[in-house]
Amino acid sequence: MLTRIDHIGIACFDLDKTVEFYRATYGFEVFHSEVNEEQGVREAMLKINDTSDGGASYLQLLEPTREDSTVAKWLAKNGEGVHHIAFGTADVDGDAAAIKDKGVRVLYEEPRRGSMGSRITFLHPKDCHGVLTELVTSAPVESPEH
Ligand code: MC0
Repeated sequence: MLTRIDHIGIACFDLDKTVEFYRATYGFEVFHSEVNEEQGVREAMLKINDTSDGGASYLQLLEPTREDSTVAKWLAKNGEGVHHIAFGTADVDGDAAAIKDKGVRVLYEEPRRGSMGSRITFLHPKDCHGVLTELVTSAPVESPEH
């Protein structure tokens, strides 16, 4: 069951400048940052709120690390902006299978590694009214940096 907005993914050209915009404008601080080589992104997670299912909701700022990454391709076509939305679930495998049965293309055979040790998969945007949609099962929440 999908129980929360896990994160909204925002593609940007310069992660450090974008992090500074969100800090200076809204007061949001970086909760976690990492490079995901498989996905070709450097990312910063800004925690917005905890949720009643024991999880949390984040903004995920994404800068491509290589020109052939999906985010680089998307930025070249669209410029900066909202790249995807991610729903949180305790059971990414079960929810992905159930959604696949409804005729929506699930992009990965098996969930892959996402932010903060989560397990993730994606649904094709063309089957989701133009929205690239991610399903996330979080690893246990870690302590904030700094
Ligand atoms: C592509 N399209 C999108 C889109 N990306 N539509 C809405 N939102 C997006 N983000 C549209 C294109 O405009 C195009 O439409 C059609 O989908 C095919 O796209 P394409 O540019 O030709 O590219 P493909 O087919 O090679 O790849 C699209 C696909 C890919 C969605 C399969 O981007 C993908 O596998 N994405 C999932 C992985 C990902 O995005 N990772 C980065 C975040 P037209 O009408 O022009 O045909 S990693 C992440 O977020 C992790 C770290 C985490 O959360 O923990």
